[in-house]
Amino acid sequence: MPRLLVTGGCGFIGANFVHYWLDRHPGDRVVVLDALTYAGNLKSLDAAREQDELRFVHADIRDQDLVAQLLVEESLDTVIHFAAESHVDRSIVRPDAFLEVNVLGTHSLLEAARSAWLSGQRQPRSHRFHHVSTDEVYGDLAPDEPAFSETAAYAPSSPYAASKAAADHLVRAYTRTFGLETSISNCSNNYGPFHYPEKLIPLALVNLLDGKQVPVYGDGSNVRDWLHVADHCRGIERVLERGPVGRTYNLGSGRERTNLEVIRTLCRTVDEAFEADLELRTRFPESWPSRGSSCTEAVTFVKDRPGHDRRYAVDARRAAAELDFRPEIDFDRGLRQTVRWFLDNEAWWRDIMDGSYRQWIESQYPST
Ligand code: NAD
Ligand code: TDX
Repeated sequence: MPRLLVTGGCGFIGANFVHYWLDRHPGDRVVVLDALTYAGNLKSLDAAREQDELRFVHADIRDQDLVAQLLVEESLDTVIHFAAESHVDRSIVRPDAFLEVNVLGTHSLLEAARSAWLSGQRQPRSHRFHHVSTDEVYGDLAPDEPAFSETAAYAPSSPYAASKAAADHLVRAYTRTFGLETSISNCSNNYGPFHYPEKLIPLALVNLLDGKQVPVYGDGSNVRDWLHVADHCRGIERVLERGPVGRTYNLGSGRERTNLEVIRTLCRTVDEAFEADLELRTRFPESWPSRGSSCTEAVTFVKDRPGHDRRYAVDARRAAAELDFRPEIDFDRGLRQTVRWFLDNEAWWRDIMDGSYRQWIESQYPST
């Protein structure tokens, strides 16, 4: 049975992965290491925190000695590395943190794994360092260009994408040079539960519920490939179980949508939820449907993101052929489920938006 270190397990995808793994692999040891930055939310793990298999460690991935010690003391043989600064807009305003965490942090983690697994007294029989990366490392595509395969040249556009590209290179270098057993997945845009309300879908959703405008950058024609986070978690599980050392896999839905299409589908989904459940009008009196408007009226075009990638599309045939991985959740269903989750878990996002989560976490883990 693998013993896992999940970095960034309090973030959006990491938390979904922890729930996914504990559900499907009862008895496996899962240690979550997270620095609880603005994007980390301990409450996202609430449903699992009572389980003996789960341990939470409040720490920074750059604390190399602590990580190396943790790997040895817990006999961990698998790292799934989610921890990162992940928001493109923030990387444009302040790139430094992206280099510090995504590049130097990943390097520090690789060094910790190398010292624990390749030169320590208690080396595991086999090990795996899996880096959770992004399709943004490939840059963007013109409308008629074929989707990116795993052999496409790296051409990142934003400081975020460049920092993830650098981390991918370091991971590969550690396999080639030191024999560290690594793998990488480059995934497209995720959506689903526990998504921090600064990214397009959750931001638009909470704005609709609060009767605010939904900002669409430029003319809304930029194209993304959206994968439900549960499919992403299953894809990573497949890489761990079936992917050979040193292999990279693209993960994506294979279905492209403009941002405007995404927002229109979201608006329709929210309108339908309010039609089906009249109590929502009482719970969200400021929402667009409660005030007699269609959610599409909330769409407002704003200044474009600098360097905004026009189109992402990933060719995920390698994952299909070698891992038998295919996404199972189509976008309309996944979006309905996501809207339902946000409606049913208002406290989770409301506490983030009004600052009370930050106050609570500060009382639990005071910053120095
Ligand atoms: P997120 O921003 O929601 O979560 C990041 C987590 O990492 C947070 O819990 C945060 O506290 C933690 N963290 C940040 N710096 C840390 C540090 N120095 N030490 C320890 N923990 C730290 O991110 P996400 O959207 O869940 O993305 C997870 C990973 O998946 C990232 O590596 C991202 O690049 C990648 N990815 C994301 C998407 C997407 O659509 N969100 C798509 C493809 C790949
Ligand atoms: O308010 C907005 N309005 C808008 O039009 C926001 C926040 C975004 N956008 C646009 C920009 C993008 O074209 O929507 C698209 C999606 O934006 P984000 O949700 O910020 O995601 P993106 O920039 O595509 O990056 C995401 O997917 C790849 C994740 O944040 C990354 O971590 C992941 O690697």
